[in-house]
Amino acid sequence: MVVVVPANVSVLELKGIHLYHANRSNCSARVRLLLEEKELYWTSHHIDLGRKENISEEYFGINPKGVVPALVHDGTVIAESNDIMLYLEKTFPEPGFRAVSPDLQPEIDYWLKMSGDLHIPGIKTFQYYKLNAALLEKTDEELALYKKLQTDAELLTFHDKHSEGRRFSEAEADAAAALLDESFARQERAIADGGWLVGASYTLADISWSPTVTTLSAGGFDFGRYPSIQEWYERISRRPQFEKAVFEWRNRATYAVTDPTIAGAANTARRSGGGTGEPGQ
Ligand SMILES: N[C@@H](CCC(=O)N[C@@H](CS)C(=O)NCC(=O)O)C(=O)O
Repeated sequence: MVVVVPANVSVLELKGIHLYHANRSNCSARVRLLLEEKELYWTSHHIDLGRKENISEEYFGINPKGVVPALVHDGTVIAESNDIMLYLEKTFPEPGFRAVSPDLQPEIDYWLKMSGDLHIPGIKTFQYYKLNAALLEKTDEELALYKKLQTDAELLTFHDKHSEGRRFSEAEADAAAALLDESFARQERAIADGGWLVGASYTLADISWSPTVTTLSAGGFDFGRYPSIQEWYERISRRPQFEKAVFEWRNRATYAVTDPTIAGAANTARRSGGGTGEPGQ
């Protein structure tokens, strides 16, 4: 579990549940969905990726990789969306979304790990090729600040591929889609067997993967080959909790907030006028 010792000490004072998240980020959406399913009260700190609000010393002081989401609960900071889900499940066990039988828990762990492992090579690469690279292009100033703040080699390499005029290639996007297809073919079989990814109940595995289907569909990923996934997704996306956690946030137009925990000069200037609601992975 990634428990962060935050350089931005202002978050140590926060009481209750605070989520740093972005409207169209699937990693953020899975955490919002779990919060809604558990009916937990939480405070939103929206980070507009289109406006590069994540590229600031204040935000890297909360999540050292500069990505969303990050959860702060009574001053404890947790990064990594699947770790956040496990933390919430442990801390607020009712209603529970673990496997009904403990024998099935390793399968849930497998699907959570897969959604993490496939994020950069699969989901993020596919989405940047399809949608995000142009929308999330960094100015020279933002790129310089990003390189100064980012210490994670995988993210530096990833972002270098769509900087300074460079873009992901079609071959890279095809390789990303092939990786995703391998996983979706396995998901298709699992869902066809029991109606859910693991066993016969709605679990953290379904909560983790369903917002990814929303994101990839927006990028044009072809789910036509996966009828069980389509039926499963229809079922989950009709839940009021999904509407609130995923669709309402995706469709929101502005996020004009003043957030003292990331209120650097650059952020404050950018934030006046509200957010852009751009896609971001
Ligand atoms: N493994 C991380 C991935 C987080 C991640 O990459 N989040 C995306 C949004 S889905 C982000 O913040 N992108 C901005 C960036 O890469 O600078 C998690 O699951 O929390």
